Amino acid sequence: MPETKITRLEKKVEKKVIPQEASIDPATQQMIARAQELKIETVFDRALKMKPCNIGAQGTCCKNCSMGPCRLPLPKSGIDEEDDRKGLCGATPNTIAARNFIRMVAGGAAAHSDHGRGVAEIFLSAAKKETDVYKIKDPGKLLSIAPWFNVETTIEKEGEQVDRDIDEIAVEVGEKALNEWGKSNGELLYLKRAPATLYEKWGANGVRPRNIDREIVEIMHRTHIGVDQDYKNLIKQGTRAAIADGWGGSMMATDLQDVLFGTPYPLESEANLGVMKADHVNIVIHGHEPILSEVIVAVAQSKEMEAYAKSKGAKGIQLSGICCTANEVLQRHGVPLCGTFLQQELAIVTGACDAMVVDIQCIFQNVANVAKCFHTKLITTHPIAKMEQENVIHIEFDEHYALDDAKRIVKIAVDNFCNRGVDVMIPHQKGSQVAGFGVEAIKYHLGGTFRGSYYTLNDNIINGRIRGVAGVVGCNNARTRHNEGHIAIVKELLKNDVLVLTTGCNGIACAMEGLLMPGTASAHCGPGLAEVCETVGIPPVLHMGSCVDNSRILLAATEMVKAGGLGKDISDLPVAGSAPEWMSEKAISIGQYFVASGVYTVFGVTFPTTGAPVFQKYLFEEFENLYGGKWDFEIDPIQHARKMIAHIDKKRQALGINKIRERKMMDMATRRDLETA
Ligand code: SF4
Ligand code: MSK
Repeated sequence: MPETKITRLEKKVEKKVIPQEASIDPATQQMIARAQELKIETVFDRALKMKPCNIGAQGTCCKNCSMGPCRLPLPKSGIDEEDDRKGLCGATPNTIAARNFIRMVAGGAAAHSDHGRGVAEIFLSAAKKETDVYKIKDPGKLLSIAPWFNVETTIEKEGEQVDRDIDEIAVEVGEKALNEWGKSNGELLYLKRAPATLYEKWGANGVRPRNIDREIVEIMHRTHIGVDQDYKNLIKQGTRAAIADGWGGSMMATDLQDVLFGTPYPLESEANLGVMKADHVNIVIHGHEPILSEVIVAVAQSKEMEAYAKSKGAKGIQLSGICCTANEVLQRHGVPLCGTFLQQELAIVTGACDAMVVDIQCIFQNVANVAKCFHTKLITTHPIAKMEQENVIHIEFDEHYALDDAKRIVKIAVDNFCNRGVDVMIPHQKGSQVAGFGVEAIKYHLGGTFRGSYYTLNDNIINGRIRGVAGVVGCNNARTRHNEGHIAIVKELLKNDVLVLTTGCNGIACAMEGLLMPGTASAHCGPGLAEVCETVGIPPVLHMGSCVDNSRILLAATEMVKAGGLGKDISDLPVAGSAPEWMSEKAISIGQYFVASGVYTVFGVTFPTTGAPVFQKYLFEEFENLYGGKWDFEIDPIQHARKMIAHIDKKRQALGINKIRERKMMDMATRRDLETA
């Protein structure tokens, strides 16, 4: 292969991060050092060079009008009783922090829900047979969601109920689903999937979303200068929009993707930069929407493309992914994960990335600058996510020509293989994993097809083998050591017999660490959890998918309520949530809908309300009285996990199961006794 000349970034790297301080992962450390050696700047160096704005981090900088920005930092001497900080219009720190907070919710809910809308549009197009690329892959899942959209699955014919045509059902589900974004009356149809007690709670608090778009728009209106100036009323709207995300846009994205592309079931794969192969064409897919990447997977695995790759001197095509597009194609096809959010530049620094194909969300603009230093073709595919740099190729995805688009992209990557330089360095590290635990798969593995529910999980919680369940999710954040919080928190939970459900970049981090393998249970779990995992043959950390798939965690919790013995609402369950290294607005929306669904939720790194103690107290304490869940913030990973465990224990005590430790299968009578205890 001819050597390519490495062009250097114009800007010199003045300060360099110490790789071992930037990440706990040896592959990441190696590639940070490699980037520095090649004088290529990465996010890790930029984080060292640019400190975050303290006032912004506290949530008390307002720039909602041009009389500002008005900056209201916490005084160094602390706040006296009369906190008289004000913006020019008189806005208090609580108003400003609440406005900023719910604008983050709006941003996050919009990102998830607009993704969901895109899926719903493709779904409808497939249902109407306007494209032959996409087809209904899981009719069983379609039938299971149809009733939530008030779509009949049977029809009366000659006095008998017979099955309705599946295509007719699909069209009606697609139309009803799309309507959820902008309907003029009523409330979101999926809200009734929540436990009845929670649904009533939302009604009593006036936060049942009317339609998805409206709740997001209303946040932008209310936070305009001179509109809503009551932090409690502001966060009420933030809650309504967040519920519209979790129980609306995200949940529909998950369901419709499952119907179109298949409901995930456990499969084996690998994770970390070491999945890339020097002798293969490497295509890295990155972003969040599986719509195009599903087709890329099919094309890249086709005999035609494999032969084409071989004709160019490669041994084959290695597809791998970053962020949640990766999680989507992992859970349905076993495509390996190349890395987390913070490893996106490093995948290119390997020198072996022939094409990086990006869609939406979590894509660094700087990947284009890094790509310039190598032969890598960077391809944007979505009309709402373009890049200005001249080396970026835009191939706009059109569902009617999805196959042609995917072929063109894969061909570009293959043709680029021979342009690689001598600068290839792929770390050898990669973890093995078993991923693909949707709600249905957990039901099967823990409940069995015969019992078909979460009984066994609940039984093991009641008898104390499993202490509780934690949802640990979310991003990486360059303001903290890459993956350190994720892994330390998950390990501490496992050690204390807490089963972990994961999504997003936490799932990738756990996969890299090998925590998604059933065999790790004996090494990392307390004796009770280890016994359950070994008996059932599951990993102690169950990877449930992408960011929108946090909706699967909501439904798993709902299944636990339904299975009985653990109370009547999600807030009664011995469960807790965490985003150890969050960074995105989507994480705030996710956190808010978890809290509003009754889950105690702890965030690490930073929390965007610390400059407004009254508003923060409302979120961290008083919120529990309204929804049963509340926020918390803890930087130290071990304390973070222990706070979650303490909450789980508090719930166990309230349920009267804190002392039950011996092996005992619960019959229905015992369950009823516990529920009335
Ligand atoms: Fe300042 Fe008020 Fe304008 Fe915000 S809305 S920038 S607090 S004057
Ligand atoms: S990709 S939102 S960094 S989890 Fe969903 Fe990872 Fe967070 Fe993006």
